[in-house]
Amino acid sequence: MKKVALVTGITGQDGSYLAELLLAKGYEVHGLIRRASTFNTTRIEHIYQDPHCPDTRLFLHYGDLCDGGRLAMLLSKINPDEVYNLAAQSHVRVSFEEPEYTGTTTGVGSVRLLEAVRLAGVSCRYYQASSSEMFGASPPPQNELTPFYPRSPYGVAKVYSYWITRNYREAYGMFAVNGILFNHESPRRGETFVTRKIARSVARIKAGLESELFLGNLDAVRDWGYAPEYVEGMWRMLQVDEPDDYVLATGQGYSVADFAGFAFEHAGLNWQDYVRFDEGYVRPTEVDSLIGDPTKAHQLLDWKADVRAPELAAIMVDADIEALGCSGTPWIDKPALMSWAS
Ligand code: NAP
Ligand code: F7E
Repeated sequence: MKKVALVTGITGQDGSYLAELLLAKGYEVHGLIRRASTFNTTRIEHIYQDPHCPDTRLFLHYGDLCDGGRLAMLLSKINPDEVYNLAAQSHVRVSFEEPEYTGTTTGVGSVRLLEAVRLAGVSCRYYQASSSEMFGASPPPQNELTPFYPRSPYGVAKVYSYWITRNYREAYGMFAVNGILFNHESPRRGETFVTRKIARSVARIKAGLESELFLGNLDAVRDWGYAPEYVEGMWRMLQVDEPDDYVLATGQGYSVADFAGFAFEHAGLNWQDYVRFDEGYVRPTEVDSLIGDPTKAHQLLDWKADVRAPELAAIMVDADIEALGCSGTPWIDKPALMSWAS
């Protein structure tokens, strides 16, 4: 029988790849989207269909993680088999500027959704988008047993979501899991995250539209993987017999300077000729080094990351060069029919 999934954050990087994956697996997919004064559906336009077509399997619903009543109503109406909670204020630097908003969305938003599942009496499997940022100052390699030491309001909010997910699993017997994902990127990455900022700037410098790239801390080390591979891991976490928490990572760390080097070199440029330091991008507290140990996911989910940072940088630079050329978004391959299920 056709499975039904609800994805929050469907308009984001991961939500768009996950929606593609679930549709390819035959799911009926429902996505929560926020009302905005401009379109925020660019990443999913290419998979959206006319909701009146008989074979439509993607439905969008207005809602917000700050609106618990609406979430409960949607849960009752959709009655999903699987819920993926990907929605969040996901930018670490921004969380220092908006700590309270980040707390109510990225933290308390998760309990609103879990409570909506519980109150609606829906029997479903629940995925929580937890983050390596929860490890913060705990030294690498980090795995499922590493103590949390968050270093930003975002990291603190994600720790709350992690524990409330475990609490609902233990208190109410819910099939609720945490995917503790290390950084994962793609051509769909938001333009203010460092990898996309670098890739986009390389394309613009190559095209003669820019001559400098301003960055903050170049020494921070991250374990960068490729987002399409990570959404496959999310799905696998909900297909096993018992609910559990898993780290997804490549196991390899590179500095921001390394990533800049890979990206500029791919375009035939020397990064040191273009990258400048801007203190404005330095965070009040930094996470120096995140390198994940994905052994558990490999052993129990048969999941592993294949794409590493040098190849990822090349994928992202190529996509941004192509996007500049066609002045659009390279992943959109067919026209969109925009309308909403409710
Ligand atoms: P993203 O591109 O920033 O997408 C965030 C999504 O959340 C967007 O669809 C956004 O909607 C939605 N959203 C934000 N606030 C909301 C609210 N109050 N109510 C409903 N929806 C809201 O993030 P991503 O990179 O895809 O990451 C997906 C999830 O994984 C996030 O929870 C993130 O914190 C977590 N995570 C990401 C990484 C990573 O490296 N990418 C690693 C670990 C964990 P709009 O489009 O309307 O803004
Ligand atoms: O920063 C440094 C910055 O913003 C990476 C989110 O998806 O992954 C992401 O969080 C590093 C940091 O990602 C700039 O200081 C230097 O050390 O790309 P980022 P993030 O903070 O690691 C985790 C796992 C998540 O869960 C989050 O949702 O790069 N850096 N110069 C810079 N960062 C930015 N953004 N911009 C700069 O100019």
